[in-house]
Amino acid sequence: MKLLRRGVYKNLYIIFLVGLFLYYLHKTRDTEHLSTVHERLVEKAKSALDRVLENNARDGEGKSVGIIFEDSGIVSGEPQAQIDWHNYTQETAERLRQGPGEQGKPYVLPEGTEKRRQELYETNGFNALLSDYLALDRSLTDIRHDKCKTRHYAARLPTVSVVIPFFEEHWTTLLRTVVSIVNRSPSNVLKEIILVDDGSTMKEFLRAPLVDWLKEHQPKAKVIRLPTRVGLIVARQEGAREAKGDVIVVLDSHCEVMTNWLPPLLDPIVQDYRTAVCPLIDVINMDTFAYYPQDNGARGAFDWRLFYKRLPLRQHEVDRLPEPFPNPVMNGGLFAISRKFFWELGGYDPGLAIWGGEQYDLSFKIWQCGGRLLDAPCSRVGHVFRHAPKGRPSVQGDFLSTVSSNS
Ligand SMILES: [Mn+2]
Repeated sequence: MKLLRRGVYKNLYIIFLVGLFLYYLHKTRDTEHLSTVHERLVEKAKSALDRVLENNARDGEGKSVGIIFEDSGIVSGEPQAQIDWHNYTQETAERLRQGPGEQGKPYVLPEGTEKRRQELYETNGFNALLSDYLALDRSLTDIRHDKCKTRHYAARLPTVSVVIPFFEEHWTTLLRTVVSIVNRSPSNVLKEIILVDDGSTMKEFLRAPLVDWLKEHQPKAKVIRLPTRVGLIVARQEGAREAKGDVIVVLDSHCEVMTNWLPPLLDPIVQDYRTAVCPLIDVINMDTFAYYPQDNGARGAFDWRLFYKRLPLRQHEVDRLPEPFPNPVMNGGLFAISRKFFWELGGYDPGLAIWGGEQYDLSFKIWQCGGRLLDAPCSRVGHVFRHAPKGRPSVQGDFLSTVSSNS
């Protein structure tokens, strides 16, 4: 018995020793494995950093300068005189205007409109009837940073094609987008506005009446039709394919641009064609059409579900406002990019459906392919952040995700 017990103890002892050895083996292998992974990661980070540094040095090496913008003949990075691009005649005329929604003020619909208001609200996801009461060329109070009012930009700016995809957009919001662009852009810079109809079928006014109206009132704007709905991103890309201007500016179909919005977007692109620039996005209230800022600028980021987030600016960026600041991820809906660089990046991934995700696709490519993405706070564009229209899943409604979950 005693012998047997000793045998068991002995076995247990051996089992314990073997176990300890195995544990030791496992542990060292694991650590070795971890350290290899770690080394590999460090290696990767180093080479990524090297590439970033190399790309950032490109200006000094002149890799990005000397490129000729095809349409205007302007040379990227060439020293230029700086001028004041403000249109003071337009600004003075706007300051004197009074009426519904003028100066970007909120408006309230008259009595007896409730039923119609409700109908249009449901089909559009915002107070579309109220939009019909406001002038297409309504005035906006200048809410830019004070320093924007005295800023000068390159005297020769590249030409611009504005690309606006739309799907079942409301008549007056679509037209106001076009009118505000034409009225508040230098006419020799604005080459064309390309409205891309992404297969709308429900609204008669988006067909021949739209084309006729544009022909008569806004000949710079044209409509291209996509036979079936392809989604916002492919529609945008189709518009970009049609663009003849040096710079593609992408906007949404329910926007109003603020005074002198274009030169701050274009100036950084003139300096280096491998640049994309975003305006500061203001809010056009979906119920009252009041125009107000959401903030004075923020950096784009995302969480692990790839939901867009806005992070506060860093102190040195705040101190330098309204100087443009680098942005990791664009909001997605509103930006300017040189046509040449956009196609060098291969445009958007054609597999992107409807909306959402495209801001990551393009932003990552911009930063990884030697470009830069800036936000220019002196360029402001208002956007109707709306609910998803009735009958459309929220993901299909729209794409700008900033103020709240609705867009
Ligand atoms: Mn929108």
